Amino acid sequence: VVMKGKILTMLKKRQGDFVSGQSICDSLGVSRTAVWKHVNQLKEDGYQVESVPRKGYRIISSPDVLTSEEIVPLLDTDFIGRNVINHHEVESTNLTAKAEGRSGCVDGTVVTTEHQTGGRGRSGRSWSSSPGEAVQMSIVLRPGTPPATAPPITQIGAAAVAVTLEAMGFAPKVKWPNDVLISGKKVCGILTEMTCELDRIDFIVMGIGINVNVKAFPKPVDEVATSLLLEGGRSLDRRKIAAEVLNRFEPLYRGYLKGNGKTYLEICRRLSWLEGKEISFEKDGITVTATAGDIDEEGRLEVHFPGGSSEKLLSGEVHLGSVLKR
Ligand code: BTX
Repeated sequence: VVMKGKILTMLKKRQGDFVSGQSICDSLGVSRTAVWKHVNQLKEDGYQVESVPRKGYRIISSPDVLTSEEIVPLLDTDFIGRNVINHHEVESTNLTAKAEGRSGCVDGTVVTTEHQTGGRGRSGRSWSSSPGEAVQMSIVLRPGTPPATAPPITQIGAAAVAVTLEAMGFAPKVKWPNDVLISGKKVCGILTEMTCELDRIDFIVMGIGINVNVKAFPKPVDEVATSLLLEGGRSLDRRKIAAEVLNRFEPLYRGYLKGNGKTYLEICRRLSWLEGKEISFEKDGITVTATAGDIDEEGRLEVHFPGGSSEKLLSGEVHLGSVLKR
């Protein structure tokens, strides 16, 4: 797999020009037969590679897959996504990323997949996965800060996704604390999980699911979900979207950690879907109704009760209207 990646990198560097079989052998120290075998594997992976006697190999097209070879060249980050671990299929990228986190992967490691067999949402809910049609990835973060600094990180993820979609011509809204909506429907969900000690975060795993080229959702998810394809009418390059989200995430996250960057907050406020709307949520076991207000510096949502009092929510479930609806 490593050799296959190295050959791919060599071919990609030449951007469609021929690379001779001999020069691949020389620089990687493998036999011609081995090169040929690896190239055949690349073809099986969906790469279109032309081989011409005495000229060598050249790459004609690459598949839209979320591998390191496809994503890393599109990054302009320092550490986010520099290490991409891709599995064709996993139960959940958050679970895989947590295992990577426990075994000491570098800060900013990203786990991607084409399909999740047990994609997860919050509170034990599930996240529907359409093989090869979505971006599903989890970022491992090692901020080294106290646990109380974690809540805004979900919103930084949502902000990064929202500005990415905005730059592509969509009109996204951020639904506090963890969703991105288009036309009132969920196009992206974020699930942040944390492993920590009392005073310090060990690592955070932030899972991002973006419905890119999803053509249809299973029932009852179809009532609340949408995709970029359904909204925009055309298929989009998942690699570019994944890379762009990571590119936009890094400066927002860094700014937040340095304590001088509230840019994510400006984005969440500007694109806030809840502000001014009547919402309901559970308080001490009962459902209460309030009007959603601003998001504060700690990423909390201000809510105003009919009687005039207000409160700040740290995280959790808020629903539109006075009826609980998922
Ligand atoms: P959530 O609990 O806020 O939302 C889950 C709810 O969203 C479900 O109950 C369902 O109604 C709806 N839903 C399910 N699948 C989809 C979908 N594909 N698109 C839109 N709505 C859907 C949101 O949780 C957090 C989701 C995070 C998903 C990422 S994917 C990569 C990473 N790995 C993993 O297992 N989860 C995260």
